[in-house]
Amino acid sequence: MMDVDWIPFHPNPKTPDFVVPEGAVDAHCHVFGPVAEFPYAPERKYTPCDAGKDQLFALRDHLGLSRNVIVQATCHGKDNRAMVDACRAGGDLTRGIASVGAGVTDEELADMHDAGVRGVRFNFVKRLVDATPKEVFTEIAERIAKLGWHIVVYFEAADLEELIPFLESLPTIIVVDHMGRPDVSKGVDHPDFQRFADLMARNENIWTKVTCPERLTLAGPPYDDVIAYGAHIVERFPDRVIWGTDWPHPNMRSHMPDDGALVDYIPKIAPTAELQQNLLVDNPMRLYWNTHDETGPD
Ligand code: 0GY
Repeated sequence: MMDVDWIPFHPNPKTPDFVVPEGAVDAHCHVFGPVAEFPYAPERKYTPCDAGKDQLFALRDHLGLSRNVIVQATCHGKDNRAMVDACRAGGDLTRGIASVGAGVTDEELADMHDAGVRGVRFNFVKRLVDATPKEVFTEIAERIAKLGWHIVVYFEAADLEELIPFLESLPTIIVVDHMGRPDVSKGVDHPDFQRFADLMARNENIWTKVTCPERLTLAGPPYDDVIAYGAHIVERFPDRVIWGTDWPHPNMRSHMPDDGALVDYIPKIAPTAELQQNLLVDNPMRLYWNTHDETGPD
C-alpha cells in the first residue's frame, strides 16, 4: 500500500506550449515498480504509487521529448531491476543511473552497461537513505570510472560545504541533482548558492540538473521564485547543465506538478534557442550517449 499522504503523478498533463528542440532528453526521471513485478526494497523510506515504464514512455511522447535517463529511485534500494528493465525496453532511447553497493560484481556492472546504465547515484539525503561511508563510495567511484560512467550526487544545500573535498576527490564527472537544492528564500547572491556556483566555476568536472522548481519553490506554481537560480546556472555553465521532469515526483507532499507546465518552465531558465539546444539535447547526448558506446566496458 502506498503511503497515505502519497500524491500520485498528474493523470492528465497539459500539452506544453513550449516546443522542445528535436531529440530532447528527460535526464532525470524514475520508475516505481510495478510492485507486483518489481517489489520495493525493505529498507525504503517511502512507499509510492506504481509508476512503470509504459507510463513513463507515454509521458515522454506526450511532452514531445525523445529520450529518458532513468535514475534509480531509493524506494527500490540497490535492486536495479525495474530501472534496468525500463532501460532495456526503451532501447537506445533510454539510459540509466544505478544505485550499487560495494558488493556489486563486475558481471553485474557489465550487464547494467549493456542495458544502458551510464552512472551511479550517491545519495546523501538523510530522509531518503541510511548513510553510506565515504570510503565505500570512493571504492565504487574507482570501479565505475573504468567503465566510462559518471556519478550523480544528491544532497541538501546545508551539506554542501562538508561534502566539497569528497566531491572534488572523485575521478569522474559529477552531476549534482537539483542545483544542490538551494533555499530559495535566500536569493541567488547568498553565499550558500554562490558556494555551489563557485564550485562549478572552479571545477569543470561538476555538472548539474536545473531540475525540480516544484521541489524548491516556496511560492508554488508557476515557480517564479526558482527561475533566477536556474537561469543563473544555465547562463554561467551552458555546457554543463541538463534538465529533467523528475516524474513521477517522489515525495511531493505539497502539490503534484503538471509535467506539461514543467516543460513550459524551460524557456524561463534557458531563454535562447542555443541555450535550449545545449540543455535539452547536446549536453545530455554528450554525457549519456557518446561515451564508450561502441566499445562497451573496458
Ligand atoms: C528526486 C527526489 C527525491 C527522491 C528520490 O530516489 C528517490 O527516492 O530521488 C526526493 O524525495 O527529494 O530527485 O526524485
